[in-house]
Amino acid sequence: MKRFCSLLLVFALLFAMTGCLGIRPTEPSDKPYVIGFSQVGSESDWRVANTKSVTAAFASDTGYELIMENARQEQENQFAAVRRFILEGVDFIIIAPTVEEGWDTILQEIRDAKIPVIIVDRSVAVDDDNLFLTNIGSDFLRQGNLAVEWLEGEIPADRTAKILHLQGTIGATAQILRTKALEDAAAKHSNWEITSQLYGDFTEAKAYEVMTEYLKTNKEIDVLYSENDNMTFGAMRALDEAGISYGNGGQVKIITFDATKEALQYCHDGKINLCVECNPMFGPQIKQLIEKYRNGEEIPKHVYVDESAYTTQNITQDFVDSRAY
Ligand code: GYE
Repeated sequence: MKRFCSLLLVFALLFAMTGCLGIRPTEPSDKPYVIGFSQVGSESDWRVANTKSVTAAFASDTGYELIMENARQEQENQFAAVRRFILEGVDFIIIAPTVEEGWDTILQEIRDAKIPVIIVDRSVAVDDDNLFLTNIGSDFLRQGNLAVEWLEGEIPADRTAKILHLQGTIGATAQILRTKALEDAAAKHSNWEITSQLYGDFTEAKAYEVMTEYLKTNKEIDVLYSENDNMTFGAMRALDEAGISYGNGGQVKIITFDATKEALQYCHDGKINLCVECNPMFGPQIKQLIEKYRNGEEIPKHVYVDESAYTTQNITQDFVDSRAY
């Protein structure tokens, strides 16, 4: 009885306190719309900017709660994150897939749980496109073709060009399509020779390591086609150490993808010849798409972000300074 009385007292006190503080039990409509976001990792400056853009888009709106999980570039980690989101009963799921293959089962699990899902940045290769609402990101083949077209203007038809190719995560859309553009062009130009394809996994450290090893025995490189900026930075360090010049007037012409502020600065300074833009700042567009979905509006199956390419000749310092990523 004594215990019961003290419990009653505690409840009465709590009731009085919350009343004083004006705390009311949350009504269903006050609950934020919960989004689970499985991000690839933090392998590059591009990725860090993309994470910031997505989190910032929702952070400023109290109607949303974003739970982000970093997969550290492992698809298995993404599966585990998605299953946690399902268990937690999130309202919406965003997936930035590491690689294209292997998504059918998990997307089916999401569908069975009746949770809408969108794919961002890279794509998924699934039999049934209805397994996701939409895919927003870059046109990676167009990016590769921009690079190839520029290179066509740089290499005289009567000269052989030795092209060293640094590849990103194998099986990722950004790798598949940037590689396809180069391989298709090399097949068309008999004077283009892809001397080697090195695996850099989109990271600076890995690229530095494989380039350093490669340069011990091979120094004949006319072009470096590097599938992202961070691998380019690692490669530049390895080239410096091997005493090989690059950029405007140097031995190696450098093509890089992403066009982050750091790469644009190198381009402006003549160290990188071509920066192909890959825009990571589409967080607000993702939010818009989700809002359209929630309003019952029709949304396109694929949304491409705006992108361009920059050379030492067409870039200004003001442009570099204004770069947001
Ligand atoms: O180019 C690279 C990142 O998928 C567009 O992944 C993305 C690529 C980007 O690691 O820097």
